Amino acid sequence: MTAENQTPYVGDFLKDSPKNWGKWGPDDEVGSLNYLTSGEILRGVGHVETGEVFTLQVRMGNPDGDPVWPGRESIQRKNVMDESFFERGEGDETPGGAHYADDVATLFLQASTQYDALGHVWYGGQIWNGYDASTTAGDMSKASVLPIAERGIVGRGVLIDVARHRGKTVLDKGETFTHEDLLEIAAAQGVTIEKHDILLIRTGFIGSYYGQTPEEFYDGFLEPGLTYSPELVQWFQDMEIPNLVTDTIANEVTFEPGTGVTLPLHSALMRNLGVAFTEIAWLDDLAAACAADQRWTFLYTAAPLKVVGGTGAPVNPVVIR
Ligand code: UVW
Repeated sequence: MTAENQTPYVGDFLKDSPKNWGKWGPDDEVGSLNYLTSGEILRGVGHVETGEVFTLQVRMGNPDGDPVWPGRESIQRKNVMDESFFERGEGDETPGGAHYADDVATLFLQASTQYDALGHVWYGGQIWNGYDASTTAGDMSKASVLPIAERGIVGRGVLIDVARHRGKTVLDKGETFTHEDLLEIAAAQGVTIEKHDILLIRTGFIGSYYGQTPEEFYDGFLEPGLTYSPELVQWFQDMEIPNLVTDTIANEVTFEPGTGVTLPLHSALMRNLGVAFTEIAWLDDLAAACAADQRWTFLYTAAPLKVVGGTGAPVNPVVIR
């Protein structure tokens, strides 16, 4: 327990939770993405029927702000060269006379649609694969986002639309669902979640950001999402799910309702099983297309930016259906 609030220590809470450490060797940094073999990639290609393309990144740098985890900030981007510089005589004229625009940005690498590095969250002094947590100091020398970026992610994606199934545009704050719910919704959608599927889950939460003020969105911040149970973790393990993609900021309910533990699936799935997390995905357009023709599977492709030592990196996943 932590003294002040009786919330159990996550390491005690997850003491019997399964781990895949060592499964892909002592130097592994991409975890369950190893399940995405060339055979799995071809299985994904087999789910392209109409050639429609969907990009799953939210826009970065909306004038009204971007949906981010509280405490992070939207990208700060500004031009350092454009026509106004030339009009003021501050442009660097080049032979031939063409003008150009340039810009510079400061960003939280996790403040847009993003892949988390497998070492992004840990407890007990060890990150994914058992690497020492001191490897995160300064930059991540182990299990950073770079190996995920260099590998790329391609496979069969399946979308489970929890919000649509529950007849809502967006789930309520703190509303939860389990793997049993996912299976029930998949059956209702007429689709089967198969082993090694890239699992996309829609709650409507990111879409809801754009229909309200940031103050309303962040008021009593409590995301809806998957909630921890030993059975759910075992289901991910048995299904060998390589990648969890959701339209929420953190891929799971913010606090485990029974104990108040913050984001325990980050530890149970990412740290222990090596499941890659893709967060803040834009799923509304893809979901509308899937619902229209009742095809919920597709080819999912993604590659986050190759940030050396990064704890995560922005990504614009591309789905082809
Ligand atoms: C936190 O690190 C709190 O969340 P995320 O994984 O969404 O970046």
